[in-house]
Amino acid sequence: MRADDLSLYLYDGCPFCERVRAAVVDLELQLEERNIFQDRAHMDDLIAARGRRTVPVLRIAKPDGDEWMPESADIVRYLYERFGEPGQGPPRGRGGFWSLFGG
Ligand SMILES: N[C@@H](CCC(=O)N[C@@H](CS)C(=O)NCC(=O)O)C(=O)O
Repeated sequence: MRADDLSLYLYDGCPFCERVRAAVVDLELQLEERNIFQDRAHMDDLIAARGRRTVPVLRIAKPDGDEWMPESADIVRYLYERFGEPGQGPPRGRGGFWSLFGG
């Protein structure tokens, strides 16, 4: 499913970003990734909006002003609530890094 109102600020190798990417893949979403180390404009936009460069941040385009959502757990929750089946959440029990945090 395309999510044209969403863009995800991130960089490669960031574990919290991979947590969000896993949700994007699981939900079969197509959204724009904005790599802050590949495009300086994305870094500048992020810092202008948030005052810091910490990623991941999900930018949600809205007519009355974009919402900038930080925190990987909040982003993952938002994506499953919006695009998932009722009661669906991140896959569990795979023994991966995030299982240490219950997800
Ligand atoms: N609690 C945050 C942690 C995010 C975080 O620490 N991101 C790291 C990369 S994995 C980062 O951007 N560090 C650089 C910085 O904060 O300037 C989350 O879950 O999203």
